[in-house]
Amino acid sequence: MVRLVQFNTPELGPRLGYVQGEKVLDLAAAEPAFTDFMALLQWAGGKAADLAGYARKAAERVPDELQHVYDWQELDRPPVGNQAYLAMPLTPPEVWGFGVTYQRSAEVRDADVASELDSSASIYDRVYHSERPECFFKATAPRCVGPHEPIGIRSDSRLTATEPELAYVLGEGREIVGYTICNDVSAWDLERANPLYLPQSKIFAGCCALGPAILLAHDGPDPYDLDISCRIVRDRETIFSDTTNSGRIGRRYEELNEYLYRDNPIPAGTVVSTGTGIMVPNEFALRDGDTVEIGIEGIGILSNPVRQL
Ligand code: DO4
Ligand code: MG
Repeated sequence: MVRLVQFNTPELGPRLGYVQGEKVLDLAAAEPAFTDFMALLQWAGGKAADLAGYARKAAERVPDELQHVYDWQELDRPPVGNQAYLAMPLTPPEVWGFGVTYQRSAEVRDADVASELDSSASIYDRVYHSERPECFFKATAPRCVGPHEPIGIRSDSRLTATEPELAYVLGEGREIVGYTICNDVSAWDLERANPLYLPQSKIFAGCCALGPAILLAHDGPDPYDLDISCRIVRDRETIFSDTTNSGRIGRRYEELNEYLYRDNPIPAGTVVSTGTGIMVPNEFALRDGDTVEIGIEGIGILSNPVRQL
């Protein structure tokens, strides 16, 4: 399986990396045009098979010299001083999200809205069971962060939660070309006060973390059988952890795409987050200084500190 990352080096700037065991090969050392994921995707005509083929061929041609081969451990750290570090795995033109795709998300959200409004309005259960899924615009690239960069808590939110999600990357012709991790950071108190506040709950500085890698879809994993885990660390202690599996999603990705693309031009490279199956209890609302770690089998662990905006 092919895993790609983007990383920054002090000498050369942004690079596209091919993960080989514990090493990362600088693909631009073999093919100067492959400086970032979007360049490779364009080269491959947005096709999953060509993307994997070009990446593999370029990786074989990376000269086996120290300056073109990096240690994963050394890249996977916060940007410090004059060292190379992992960046967002791509610069997506758009990020979209789907919600209430797991039953757990519907149950917990309905229970909280009912207690907030003192009614039993089951809007989440209805969307979970209806033919049309919930689809929302999530972020632009400047609102997204990569590994080890801070995710945000809005200054007007007292209950911001992490939503650990499997996300897919689109190529041309609705094809899924890869998978990554998305932290769909959301101000739940705003969403609960009134569902019309959803865009404010979802879109703000640092509302979306992506990474650490893109696992290519061609010859890739079964995307309906990936273990997903989440951990929140506060003062060096794990205060919350939970797991789920992408197989518990209540929809197919083709179905999500069917609604996403309907009368809606979606550029290649768009990231689509598929919804959360892990609901963090309210008492673990994010706080400044926390660290959130989300792991998805085959992709890696996305770790981000939390910053109060
Ligand atoms: O309706 C609110 C958002 C749902 C969501 O983001 C999710 O289920 O992951
Ligand atoms: Mg979500």
